[in-house]
Amino acid sequence: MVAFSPLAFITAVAALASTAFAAPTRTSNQMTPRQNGPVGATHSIVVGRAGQLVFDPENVVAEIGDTIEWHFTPRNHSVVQSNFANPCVPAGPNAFFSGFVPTMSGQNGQVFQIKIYDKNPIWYYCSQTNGNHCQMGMAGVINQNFDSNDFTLRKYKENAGRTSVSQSPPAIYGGLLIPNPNPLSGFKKN
Ligand SMILES: [Cu+2]
Repeated sequence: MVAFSPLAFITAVAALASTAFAAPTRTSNQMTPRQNGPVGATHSIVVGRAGQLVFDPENVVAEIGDTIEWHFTPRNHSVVQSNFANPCVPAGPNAFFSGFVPTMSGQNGQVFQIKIYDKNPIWYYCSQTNGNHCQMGMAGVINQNFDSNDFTLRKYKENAGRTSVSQSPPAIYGGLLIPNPNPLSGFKKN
């Protein structure tokens, strides 16, 4: 049999009441800002520098909380995340994709940004099929494992050269295509 204690009941009611009164009164629709972890450095990568089929720099070491920012130059490149094992193919439905960013001259007014959430290697390529950019070696990596002789950017590019037609995700995904906040970054030495 469960003993019912009036004192326990009163205590419970009092606790509920104090909880209710302790709740903050909202005076607006303001929400608590979303926490995205530490804010770090921004790494700029120039896409197609000097008309070459390159990401420059193509090998970047970034910390958690850092931002990777691709700056596009002529003519029409993209950035797509892939797995090491399958170059020139999106790494599943969650692969980031900048979309194609056609650029007539100079630097495009928009950059593509992703944030670094862990230290796992991130492989990516340009999915432009006109000229077979990925197969020609237009690929890069963030946080390559330098202890491994197997999972290197050189090997990725070798494997990429053996693929046929690059694939692109259906839409921009997994990052931000935004007006360039750092116009000189990657183009001018400090
Ligand atoms: Cu390209």
